[in-house]
Amino acid sequence: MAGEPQDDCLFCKIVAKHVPATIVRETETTVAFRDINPQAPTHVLVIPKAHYKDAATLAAAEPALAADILREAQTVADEDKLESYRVVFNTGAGAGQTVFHAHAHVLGGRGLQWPPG
Ligand code: DGP
Repeated sequence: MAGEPQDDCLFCKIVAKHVPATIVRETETTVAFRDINPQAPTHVLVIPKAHYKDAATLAAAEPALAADILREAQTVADEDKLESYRVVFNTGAGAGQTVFHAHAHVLGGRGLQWPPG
């Protein structure tokens, strides 16, 4: 069923606390934790507790939950005192998505170039 936890999903295991992570925030619907391979001084992943394979699928199925992710991204940035930051949703393997559970990368704490690589 849409949104149900998947046994083979790493981020579902982090939500269930079966895999450890440095969790910085948790709400009824979301978890935010530090990326294991940080690309900036702040590199936090904000994920829905419900399983959707990517951000587009999440937004189509549960727009309010997609909005929760964006609000949490702002709160993470506020808590890390970031004046500017970038939110990235890699969508599809060709764009660098490696974990197929929707997640926002929140990156900040250094100058960020545009266009990204
Ligand atoms: P993406 O490439 O957009 O699918 O991002 C997946 C991110 O997940 C990547 O930046 C590394 C991070 N990641 C992978 N495995 C783990 C893990 O076990 N723990 C944590 N905290 N992050 C992970």
